[in-house]
Amino acid sequence: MATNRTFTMLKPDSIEKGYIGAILEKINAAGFKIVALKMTRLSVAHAEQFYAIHKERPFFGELVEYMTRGPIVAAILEKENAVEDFRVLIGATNPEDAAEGTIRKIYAESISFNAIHGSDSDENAEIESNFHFSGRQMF
Ligand code: FUP
Repeated sequence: MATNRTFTMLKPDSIEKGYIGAILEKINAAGFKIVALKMTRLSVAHAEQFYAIHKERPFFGELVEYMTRGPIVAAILEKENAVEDFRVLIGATNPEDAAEGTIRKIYAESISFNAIHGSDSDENAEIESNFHFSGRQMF
């Protein structure tokens, strides 16, 4: 059964370029409620753990370097059918393939520096939310 929560991270390039406000605005406008939010910085160990599924891929080193080069903004979002709807809102991994109007189409630079993360399953949404937020949530 689909849950109504997903997890997102605004990646370091989005923060560097001053896109936090614009991206959060777009997320709200699409009907997602922000139920947890924080700006933080990933350690190399955290980034390696978060992207462990990609550790054998040739881009893994570059991915870890990118994700640790500056702060990120992590959030838990609530909406009916959250995981699927949020993947539609952010668009394809490669901004060149992303649909017009999607967050990656507008704000991402390339497949390697693609502005935002969205969980790809309900199970991962829960794992990733727990990874970034422990303890009491406000809502
Ligand atoms: P997504 O689920 O859309 O975030 O995409 P993936 O889980 O496949 O990839 C995670 C991250 O790895 C991407 F956001 C960027 C990086 N990546 C690359 O740098 N090169 C690739 O060919 C694929 C992914």
